[in-house]
Amino acid sequence: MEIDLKGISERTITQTIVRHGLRKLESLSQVDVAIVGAGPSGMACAYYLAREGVNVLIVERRLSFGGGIGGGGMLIPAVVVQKGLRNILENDFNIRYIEDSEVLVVDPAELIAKLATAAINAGAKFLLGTTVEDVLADRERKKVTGIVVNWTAVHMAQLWVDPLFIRAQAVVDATGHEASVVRIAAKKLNVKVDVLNEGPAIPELADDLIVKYSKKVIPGLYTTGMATAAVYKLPRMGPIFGGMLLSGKKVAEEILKELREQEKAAEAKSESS
Ligand code: 48F
Repeated sequence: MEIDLKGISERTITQTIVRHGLRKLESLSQVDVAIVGAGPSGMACAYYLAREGVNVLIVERRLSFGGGIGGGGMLIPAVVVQKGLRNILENDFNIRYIEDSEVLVVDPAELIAKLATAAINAGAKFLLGTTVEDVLADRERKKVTGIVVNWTAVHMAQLWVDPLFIRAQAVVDATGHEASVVRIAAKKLNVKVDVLNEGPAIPELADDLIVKYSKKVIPGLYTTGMATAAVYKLPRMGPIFGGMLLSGKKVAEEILKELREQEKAAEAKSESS
């Protein structure tokens, strides 16, 4: 059977893209949670929030997801995950692995694709090619209340084009080694959070510490993945991804708890009034 590819006018193409794209952007002007960075920790965090019905947006400055996953170890196409994450890989993300003596070996392309697929299937939205350049803040309550975004192309061209704003009840810094959202928020709110930059590699300690320290850093703002390492000068771990996935999961659980508490408080308030 021949498939007809003719007959779509240039005008239709333009109108359809603009209508749907702008509708999407309009719907994203306010979300429950804005995650900055589509690396492993950000995508895991998005999945665990979205599957609970939370309205999640991931903003990624590149045109693709995955962050540091694609580089494997020294650009060699394999990454490792601790054996304790076997159930998470299988049941949450449907990621295949090879069992080696001490670790599970995963193909980086599969890890990227399946983290993104799980997050999207759970309902998370992505904005690619978009850079977070500032945060929204309630300066009286010293709380982060959203993000300020612009096209990455605008940044690269060094154009002074004004950004747009996205309100969120919680923001997650999943920007990896830069922890740029924390740096911006601390400065803007004048709170004492020094980003100390990550420490030297100590793989046997690093993952546990990253999970432990991934939490709220400023009201309204959480860190996950290597952004956590950068804030607290935690050791690097190399191309091992268990800590990235688990820190995303932990932060998702903390945010869920807080969102539910806020919902309950709002309900109690409306009942009493
Ligand atoms: O670097 P990245 O993968 O962060 P991660 O989730 O994982 C780290 C590991 O990949 C690896 C490692 C552990 O084995 O050491 O490096 O902590 O992903 C961070 C993503 O954030 C994007 C960036 O392009 C990358 O995809 N990003 C960074 N700054 C911004 C941003 C920004 N200002 N706005 C939007 N995206």
